[in-house]
Amino acid sequence: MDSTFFMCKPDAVERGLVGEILSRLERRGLKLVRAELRQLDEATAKAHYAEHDGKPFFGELVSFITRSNVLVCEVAGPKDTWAVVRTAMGATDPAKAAPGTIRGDLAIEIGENLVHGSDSAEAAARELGLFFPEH
Ligand code: DAT
Ligand code: MG
Repeated sequence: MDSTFFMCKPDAVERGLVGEILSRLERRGLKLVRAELRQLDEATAKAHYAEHDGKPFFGELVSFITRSNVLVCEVAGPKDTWAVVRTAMGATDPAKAAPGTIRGDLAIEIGENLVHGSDSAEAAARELGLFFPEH
């Protein structure tokens, strides 16, 4: 099995969409390996989104992702799981995301786009290490 890192963001937990979102991944054939509700601290949020440090939306992104609980997950599939999950998520901007995707069906604003998924195999390894260092 090949694992990736996946997160239901604060808006997903607040809106009660965690079950709907995980159900989509499970129905696809992906497996939940571990999952935990936690509120991210600022240091973890900044480390996770380090590639966006300095961009105009960075401050808003960090305050959004730390505002309430997120569900951090390890998700596994047969291969290229990060890519399967990214396709299921849809485009970053929900207004442009295709119908049938999580963002395209359930969200509309870029700052409240419900989910995070690693964008490469390297990012998956890094993010799993950041959020589940004991594993
Ligand atoms: P993704 O979450 O699809 O991997 P990303 O890594 O480019 O997208 O950006 C991380 C998050 O930052 C994204 O989910 C929402 C926010 N974001 C990205 N671009 C933005 C923009 N132009 N304005 C506001 N927020 C943005
Ligand atoms: Mg990204």
